[in-house]
Amino acid sequence: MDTMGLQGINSPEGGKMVLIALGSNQSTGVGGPKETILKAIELVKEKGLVIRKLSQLYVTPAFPLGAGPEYVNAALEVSANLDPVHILGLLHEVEAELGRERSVRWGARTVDLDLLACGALICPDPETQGYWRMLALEEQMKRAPEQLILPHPRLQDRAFVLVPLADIAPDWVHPVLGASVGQMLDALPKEDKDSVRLAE
Ligand code: A4P
Ligand code: MG
Repeated sequence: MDTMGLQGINSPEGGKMVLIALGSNQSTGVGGPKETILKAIELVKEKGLVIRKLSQLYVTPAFPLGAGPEYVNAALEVSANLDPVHILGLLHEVEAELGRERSVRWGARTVDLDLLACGALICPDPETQGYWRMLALEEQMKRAPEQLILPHPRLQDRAFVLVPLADIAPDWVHPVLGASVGQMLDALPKEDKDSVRLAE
């Protein structure tokens, strides 16, 4: 059932244009972080999400600095005729299948799949999205939203999200901030962008 007002988010190929971030900094049964990301992408496909674009894989220092081993990060564009809440549920299934246990917030994780955006959809409303987007860092580390927030409240702050996203969707415009991925990336400190490097 389509309950969230999904007008205007169809990708040119049909279905909904959905952007997803992937990150891993732990080994799993399938291998290290890189193999884990590749397996996660396979599982995403098995869930019936149609993969339109895949970024390159990047190695990035853990945020906050010193919070653990380096990550491998990537971004995906998929299309699906599903409610975003349902899509997030499928991403959580993939995390669970790769052995993720939600214990320490921002702690080491086998794999983290975040729903970055569904076209120009704002969930649940601009005020709530803004509340989570502007939450002080200290609070962000203690609290997570119980409802789906779109666009993902941290995407504009993070080189490890925006660099991969720029591979696949440089012209996607943040519906609240009015800035493209390229513009959000330009606004980040040079050292953040320079710390993101291509995986071997
Ligand atoms: N939730 C609400 N909206 C969304 C959304 N758009 N996408 C809810 C995903 N989840 C959303 O998420 C916490 C809660 O937010 C869930 O109940 C979900 O329904 P989570 O995935 O359980 O917890 P988390 O991953 O610890 O938190 P979150 O907010 O996803 O963490 P972040 O912000 O993704 O940070 N450093 C590097 N270099 N690379 C990384 O990938 N990732 C993190 C995780 C920290 N440091 C990193 C990286
Ligand atoms: Mg997450």
